Amino acid sequence: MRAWNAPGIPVLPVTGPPVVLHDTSTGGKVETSPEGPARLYVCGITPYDATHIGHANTYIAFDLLNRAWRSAGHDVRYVQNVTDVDDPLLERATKVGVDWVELAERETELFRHDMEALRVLPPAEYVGAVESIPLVIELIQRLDAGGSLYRVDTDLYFSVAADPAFGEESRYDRETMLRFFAERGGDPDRPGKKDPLDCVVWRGEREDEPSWDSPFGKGRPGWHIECAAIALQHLGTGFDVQGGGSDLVFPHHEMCAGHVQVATGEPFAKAYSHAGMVAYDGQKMSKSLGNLVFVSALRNSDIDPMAIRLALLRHHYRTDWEWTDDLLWTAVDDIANLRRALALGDGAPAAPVVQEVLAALADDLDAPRATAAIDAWVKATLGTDGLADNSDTEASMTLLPVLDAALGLSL
Ligand code: 5CA
Ligand code: ZN
Repeated sequence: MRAWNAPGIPVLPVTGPPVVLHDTSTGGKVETSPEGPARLYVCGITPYDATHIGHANTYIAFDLLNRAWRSAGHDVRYVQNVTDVDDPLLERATKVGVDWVELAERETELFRHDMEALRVLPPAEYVGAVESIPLVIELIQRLDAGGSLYRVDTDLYFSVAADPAFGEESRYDRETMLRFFAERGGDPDRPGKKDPLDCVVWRGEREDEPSWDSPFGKGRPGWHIECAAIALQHLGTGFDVQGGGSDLVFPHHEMCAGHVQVATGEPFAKAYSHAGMVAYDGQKMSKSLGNLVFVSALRNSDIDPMAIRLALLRHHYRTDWEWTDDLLWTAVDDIANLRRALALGDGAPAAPVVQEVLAALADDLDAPRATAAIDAWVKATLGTDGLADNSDTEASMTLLPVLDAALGLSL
């Protein structure tokens, strides 16, 4: 599948520090030490509705990781999927009377435009579930050969008991796993399952649902096997970071890790990174609840995408927080002040700000700390007239590239 157009990234004259990241599976910070290109897989959208601020927040979080690695001198191999066949997409298509393929294409195209406007670096491989069905079938065959699958009617299930490391990604107790499994697409109560947590890898053909031929009968892929197969194909095992929003900690990332661990005998990823959930009107922003602020709607009302990006960067990626209009208006003002300060050319000393921005981002993507350093520079620059002795005559020239390369703010 085609990704979106890449924004330019200025080359920085300085190198950032090694990147440290919070890892869900250990519960602590780990130093990422990629050998060769850093390998990153981030779960993509299920394209049944437009990109909302919560999605944007998650993709900008991993964009900061991509940029922090690049600032530290690494090449990055970034892979993202599109869940272009799954229950919520098919249900929405039926409900609104649109062909599911058309709906997926339309919303994926809108997502591309939103990501481009927000200056999110595109993945090297942008991969749809439908185009990956041969990969999914191959991975299911490997699991089947190892005896970790069983049938319930025409559906094939993965037995979580086959994975000795099951539970090590999320570290949830069983009660929590059961709750999230039921809430997030699982079917704990289905009769015939060996363990309520076992998940579908191949869903046998249903009337009015698309299906594909396979050695296990006509059907379509389960959700988790899709990301497992795509990541395995394009990144191999033991890649550096598997990322997504925190609602994917369980079951999605646990099951992906389980599928690959059992099929290959190797760990799926070295670290698992999760962005917090953005709420609106008191609840998690979600397509199913309908409490959404769409990136495209803001863009259509002439909001500068850089102000949207700055409003998101004001929150640490791991926190849960609530979107408000005020946050956006503050960011609009802040961008205007930043532009004003940069337009002066000279300003308060900029070299320490560059160091602080790079250090903050390398320390678990601390964008609020990075933007605070920039605020202090803007205040010092706009608040001084003539800038007397410690004026930096090249302040703008020094800051503009780091704002762009490290934070994705092109001003
Ligand atoms: N297609 C699957 C992943 S394979 C999926 O979860 N799609 S999604 O469209 O529902 O979500 C896309 C990404 O946005 C996921 O990483 C999800 O965790 C994240 N996300 C969804 N809602 C929010 C929210 N309110 N705040 C922050 N991130 C969110
Ligand atoms: Zn995924």
